[in-house]
Amino acid sequence: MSEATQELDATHPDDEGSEGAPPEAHGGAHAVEVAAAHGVDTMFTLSGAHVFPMYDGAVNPMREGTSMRILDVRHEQTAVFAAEALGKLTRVPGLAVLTAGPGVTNGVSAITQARFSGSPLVVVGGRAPANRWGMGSLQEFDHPPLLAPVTKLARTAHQVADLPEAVDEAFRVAAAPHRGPTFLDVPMDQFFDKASVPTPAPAPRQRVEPDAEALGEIGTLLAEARRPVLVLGTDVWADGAEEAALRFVEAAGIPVITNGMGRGVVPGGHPLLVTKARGRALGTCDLAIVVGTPLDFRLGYGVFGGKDGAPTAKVVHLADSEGQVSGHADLAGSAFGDLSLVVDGLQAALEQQLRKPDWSAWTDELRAEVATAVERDNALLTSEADPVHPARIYGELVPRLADDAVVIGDGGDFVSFAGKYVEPRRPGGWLDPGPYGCLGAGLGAAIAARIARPSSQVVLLLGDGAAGMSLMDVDTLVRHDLPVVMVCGNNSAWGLEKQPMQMLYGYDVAADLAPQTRYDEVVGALGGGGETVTDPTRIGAALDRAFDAGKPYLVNVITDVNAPYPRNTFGI
Ligand SMILES: Cc1ncc(C[n+]2csc(CCOP(=O)(O)OP(=O)(O)O)c2C)c(N)n1
Ligand SMILES: [Mg+2]
Repeated sequence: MSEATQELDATHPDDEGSEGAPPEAHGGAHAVEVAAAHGVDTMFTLSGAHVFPMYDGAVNPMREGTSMRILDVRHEQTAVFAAEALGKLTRVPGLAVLTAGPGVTNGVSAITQARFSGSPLVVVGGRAPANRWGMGSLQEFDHPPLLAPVTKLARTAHQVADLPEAVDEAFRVAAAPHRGPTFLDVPMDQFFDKASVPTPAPAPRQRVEPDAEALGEIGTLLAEARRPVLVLGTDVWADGAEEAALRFVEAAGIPVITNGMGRGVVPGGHPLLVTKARGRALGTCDLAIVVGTPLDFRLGYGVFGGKDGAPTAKVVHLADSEGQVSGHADLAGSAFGDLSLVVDGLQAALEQQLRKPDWSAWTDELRAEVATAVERDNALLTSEADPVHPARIYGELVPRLADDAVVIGDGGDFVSFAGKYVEPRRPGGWLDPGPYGCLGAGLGAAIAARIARPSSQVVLLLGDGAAGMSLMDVDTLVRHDLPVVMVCGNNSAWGLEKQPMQMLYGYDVAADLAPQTRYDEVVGALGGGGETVTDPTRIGAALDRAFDAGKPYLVNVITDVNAPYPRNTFGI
């Protein structure tokens, strides 16, 4: 028997039954085994000796036939953005493995984004060896104090024997509402060392019951409302409440606005989806019930009503956990807990009301506004303008999207247009950077989407500025055979910054990029394909070629820098 086979046999869990001893393995094998027990099948990484045991644990797992996929990228931010996106799409925490020091610090923005978006994510970092700590070994840096403010948990597993429990804790904490990133680093000497420790069995999911009395009071507020609106956000999807939410919407007949990963919970085209009448809905409602998203700048900090002489609206906040309930908004009601139970509970509370509300005049008013918006949008979606108006790209793209498409936004104005024109028909098919708004997430998210949804269209919308932050990871798409359609809205500028600076100062600096850069040729040089389009009538055919390409393909559309997204808030 070869040494390697002996090793494998010695660590097979079957031994546990016969010998009664837990399996012996090095730290990496233990960590991979625990991650696999939590449903992880892919680790995202960029090589570094400090984390080699994780790779060996993936290649030579403790149990035969459980090897983990290693998806190696070109920048650690992409590894973490990919793990974050996989966590968002699959609702199982994603796993990124970063080498000590610069590997970890390169991942910090993406970890922070996961914190802001409530994305389940586990980051395992290498760490300089404990037996040389303080002596100045390569990349010696104490990561947890740096990571603590942007994670739910940041700790060091000081001994190899601690690893299974520490990795299990990292996954449990990341996956528990309100979800978010956790970080664990492992001293190199301990990572390579062996221990005989059991693999903890993942604990079953705990569902927090909401307060029935609070929901009863909210049911009364809702029954009394004449112009209510429901807002569904990311946590509705993250908490698995999308079916309960749609059931409630249809039973109650309440108009809905969606944001983040709440998009698609009420499918595009649904008569109660009034996102296109957002201004009127949020500005003239008398009750706003916000579920699964913070009352932040995206929702006017939780102040609704007050438009066109309407009084200020009452606000109800429903969250997945106590800490997520707004502390700054003036709330007429709130509740927290498992969001399916929350929404089902609210439906039951409404059904118990004696007064059966009739909101048909209100929903008709909003539906008419939606119809007007659709008509107004059509002019831009079919624009023949030269240079191309960015909206025309969506006029061509949207009809080509299948119901199960995954659409990813990474950019400024170009992605804001997407938010306006792309209304997903299913939940879990829309990825944007969330309230942290970090450019550069795109390639990582595209890698994750291709893995999570192998047979769906994956479309990455890139501003030309954003493209520069992650385009080298097209190399990763090519090496791992992950075809993705990329569409670059190339206005040769940091458009979302250029226009506000013009508005504030009457001039702009640091906002222009090189004109008409051939990002398609960059993709071609890396082994993908692409083309540049300047004529609006040629966009559609270029998109068809991209969908048929069977390899990463970038359609580089030269757009009008003087067609900014019409926004009335800058998020500040
Ligand atoms: C990492 C990071 N750096 C800077 C910003 C500030 N920022 C927000 S949007 C934007 C412009 C994006 O330009 P581009 O991707 O070309 O999209 P456009 O607005 O031109 O459509 C910038 C620089 C940010 N959000 N994230
Ligand atoms: Mg741009």
